[in-house]
Amino acid sequence: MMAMTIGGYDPSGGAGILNDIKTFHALGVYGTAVITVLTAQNSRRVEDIEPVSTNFIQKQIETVLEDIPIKFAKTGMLYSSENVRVVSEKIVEHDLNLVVDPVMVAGCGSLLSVEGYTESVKKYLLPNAVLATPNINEAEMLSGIKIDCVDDAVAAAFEIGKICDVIVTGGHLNGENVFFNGTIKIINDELIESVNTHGTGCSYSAAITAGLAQDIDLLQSIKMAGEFVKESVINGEWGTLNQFHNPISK
Ligand code: PXL
Repeated sequence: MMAMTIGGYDPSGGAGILNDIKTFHALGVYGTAVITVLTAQNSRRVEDIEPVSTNFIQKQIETVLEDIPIKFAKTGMLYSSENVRVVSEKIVEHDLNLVVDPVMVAGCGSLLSVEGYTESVKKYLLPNAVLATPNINEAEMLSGIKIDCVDDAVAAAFEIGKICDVIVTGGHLNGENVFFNGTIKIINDELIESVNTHGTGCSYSAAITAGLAQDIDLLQSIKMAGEFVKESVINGEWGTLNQFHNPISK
């Protein structure tokens, strides 16, 4: 099975497409990776961002899909409205099943998107997604609803759910993820106290994509992804270490 990630490059290996590729691999999926931006960062700060041109992003997608019959993709850091629009067009053109991680701000607080990104994600990308995986900050931006508790996350999920199925991730809500696909379902994941949480959002959305690519239904893919991220944090160093039932792990 194969999948594509379209997102940013984090050279520290914690987040972005390196993380996605590790996740796909750990879960038995062949990964391809289209780079939207280069970043200079570590788990504490984002030093700088060097965007790849929209035209070149498009070329990467086209060239890979010309050769490899991919049907499942996830997007991460798309950075600009123009990138969001062009990537959305390609998703539609190639009929890809898409999981959207609407990356806006890094865990350390650095901006990972520019003006107009949120509106473009709502207008172009989410209508073509099978699932969006915002954390509470991203869900606030997408819904316009301030989130301080699970009830607020439910209200935001209803709002975003008008566009596509959504799971508001519960890393900041005691591990209570709010899933909406017509009805609300609260999915609990155990939170692990750890410094190795850089990239957990990337791992989560990539793991869901890997589940879907292997014909596992959406709810089961979500539950599997929760387990995967928990193990990744437990086994992590610096960031998540994406291994799952690894026979040689200590
Ligand atoms: O975790 C969100 C994220 C996604 N993609 C890239 C990132 C980050 C956070 O730092 O750098 C490339």
